[in-house]
Amino acid sequence: MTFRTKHNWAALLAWPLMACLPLACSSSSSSDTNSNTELSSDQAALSAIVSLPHKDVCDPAALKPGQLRCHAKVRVGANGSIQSFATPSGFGPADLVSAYQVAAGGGTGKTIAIVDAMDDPNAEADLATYRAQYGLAPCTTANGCFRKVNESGAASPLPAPDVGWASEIALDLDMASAICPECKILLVEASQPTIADLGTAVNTAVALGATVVSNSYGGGESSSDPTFDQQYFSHPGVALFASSGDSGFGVEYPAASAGVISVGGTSLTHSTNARGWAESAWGGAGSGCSAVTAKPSYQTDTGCARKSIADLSAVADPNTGVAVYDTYGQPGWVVFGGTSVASPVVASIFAKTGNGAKTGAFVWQNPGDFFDVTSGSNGSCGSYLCTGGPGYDGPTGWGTPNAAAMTAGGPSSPPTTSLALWLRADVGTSGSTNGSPVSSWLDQSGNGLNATMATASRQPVLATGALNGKPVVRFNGAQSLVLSRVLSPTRFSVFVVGKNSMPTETFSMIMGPGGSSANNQLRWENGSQALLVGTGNNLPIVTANTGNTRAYHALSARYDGATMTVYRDGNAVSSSPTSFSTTGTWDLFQIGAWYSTYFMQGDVAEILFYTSALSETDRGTANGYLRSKYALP
Ligand SMILES: [Ca+2]
Repeated sequence: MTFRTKHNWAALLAWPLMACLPLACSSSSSSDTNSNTELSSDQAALSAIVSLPHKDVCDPAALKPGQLRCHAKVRVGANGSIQSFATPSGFGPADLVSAYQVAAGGGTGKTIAIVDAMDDPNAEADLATYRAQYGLAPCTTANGCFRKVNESGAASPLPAPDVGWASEIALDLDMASAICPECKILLVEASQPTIADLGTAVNTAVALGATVVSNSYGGGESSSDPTFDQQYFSHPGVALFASSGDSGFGVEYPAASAGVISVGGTSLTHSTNARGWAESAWGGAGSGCSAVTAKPSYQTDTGCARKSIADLSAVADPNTGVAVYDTYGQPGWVVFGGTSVASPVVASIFAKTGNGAKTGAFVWQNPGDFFDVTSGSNGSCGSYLCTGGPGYDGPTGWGTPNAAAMTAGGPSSPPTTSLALWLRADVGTSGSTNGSPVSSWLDQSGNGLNATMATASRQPVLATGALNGKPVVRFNGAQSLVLSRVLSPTRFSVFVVGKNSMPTETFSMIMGPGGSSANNQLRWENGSQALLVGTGNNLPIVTANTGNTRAYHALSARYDGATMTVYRDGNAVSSSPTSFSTTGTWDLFQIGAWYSTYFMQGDVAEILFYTSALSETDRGTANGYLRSKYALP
């Protein structure tokens, strides 16, 4: 075999070129207009949200020194009194599980703890009405699903009733029910709304077996917060959540606690995108840079030297509020907002998806598990700490839960928008037994972009059980499969699960343009690098060091029309800088050996090729799907 290295472009280009097949010379057009269309429809949907009157459930003017207040807001009528609805108004369970992609099941044996102050005498009765309204199984003291205790863990004596806190309790119980109807609910009522009592209630919730603890209240930061962290908010193995506040940009405690995942807020509305929903930062959500709490080691943002708030978010805008049933001093069906909605929603999703032992580090290290929120603001601080934008931002953190992506075991399928080619060795190969030749590999994307090879000597073979029990398509030299047409996207995201088997240096082709073009290959290089040649003819080669390519990995690349970034098992590994500048289309026509001399020796289990630069959320979902399916690092 003869191999050319990446340095031999002049020699390569001087070669007599293979006759150009008509199909190989034409480019099928492919567009990535979907994302732009979705963006504008999302913006239209979000701008159509109507502003409605609402008020604080726990009156901030009534607070005594040292007291914390609940983070709920309730819709009111024109006269300022709480608006009552004969039937539920606002989002119900079906809306919330749709918005956050929550699948049925998973919560059996899990306990969602709700920590609030004071007593709601109607808590269990109102909970029963809410669950009956939506067809959720009863959750009662009698059947062991519901338990209400004081901050010491005893069923009595309970704290004094309070209308405002009772509303907060009703909201929290309803949100836990909406997200995880099969979870148990533990309501721990603190004697007073002070950090000492509420913190004691947190400790009790954990002692009584909570899987997660939701805290929908807050107050100002103080120099004692690190002490409170140690006394009340340090429970390894039990995820604690705290709402970020309802007063816009600004930091509250315990959202600022080192021991909690802080939860900001969004406006949530239907949209015509694939998810069906759009979100923007809610103007009332708390956020910012703590004045007291040290920077957690996992927080990587650079505009705040101490802890940044929030970490995550969920719906909180009372204008896109949720239905709650509350009769203690209230009229029944009411509409609530506030980050008091978001905290129990997020906490319940963590419990239901098997992530009850996670900390903020999980959030910051798995942004693909969350729907990024990229618009809206809660103030005019002049930075990401109050402005929704791509990636991390203060009001919404890393975004809102994508429960499908968070589910232990990972997502069961990749994103499909702009998916142009999907080859998987476990479905669609012409042979199914070990060693059988693969003359055709059928595209699973629905686009019919099948890969075939009629010449027997150039057909790869199927190797069953090669990768953690899954099959691979094995190439061993001058073997390739040719696509039914050329893809020539101007932007793309590509994922390849496989490994290089070339015993010595040089490279092994994974995919390329076919025909005669000397451009845009994806190949394993030198045993330690994936090499992605620059788009367009004769551009400099761009490389990324991906570590040992002779072990199975999910290698992926994302190209947005200007820069290319390469990832291994979901993590960016492009050589410094972390992305490359390049231009042009990326022609894709063949899998495996290219032309008659650039060979392929290696295994491919799966290829996903998108004709768009995927969002971080979708990239994470695709990678999560592959990582889970093949038990990759
Ligand atoms: Ca964001």
